[in-house]
Amino acid sequence: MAIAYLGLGANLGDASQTLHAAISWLAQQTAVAVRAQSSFYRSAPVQANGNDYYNCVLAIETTLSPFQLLAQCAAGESYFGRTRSYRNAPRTLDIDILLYDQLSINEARLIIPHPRLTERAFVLVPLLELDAEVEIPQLGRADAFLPMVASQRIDQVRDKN
Ligand code: PH2
Ligand code: MG
Ligand code: MG
Repeated sequence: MAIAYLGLGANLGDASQTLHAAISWLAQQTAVAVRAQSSFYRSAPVQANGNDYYNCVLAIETTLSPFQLLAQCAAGESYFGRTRSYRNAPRTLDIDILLYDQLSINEARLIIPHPRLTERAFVLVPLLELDAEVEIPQLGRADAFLPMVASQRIDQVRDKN
């Protein structure tokens, strides 16, 4: 059993509703157990366009390998209507693997830890909400990177709506 952190994001359609539904969908997958869920956060698109994003982070336990988990995430994205037109296009659902135990993977299809994890407040802040002491392989404690994203405005959505 591995512990992984997933970053969820949406900025097309009813983004908040999609995040709720996606968490339920993930929880129903036999090889995935959702152990913790951060608040929802709303932020302007970073290096992207369209509506504001809703983001959250999940801690999961899974018996899937990293590549199996990647396939499961892609299946979830498709289930919620994700289409791929151009890089960082508005999307109904994005599910990224942020961390998988303390594993480092550097392959064309999958890079873990997520390469932009430390640069983005919409990932770092909800991740630290779940585990304030979380460590990133090779990089050390995640909270050390908070000052670097302090200028990125994100709003915690109090009631997860
Ligand atoms: N995802 C991106 C690009 N930009 N900006 C915000 N605020 N939230 C996201 O989830 C996001 C983004 C590519 O995956
Ligand atoms: Mg993605
Ligand atoms: Mg992404």
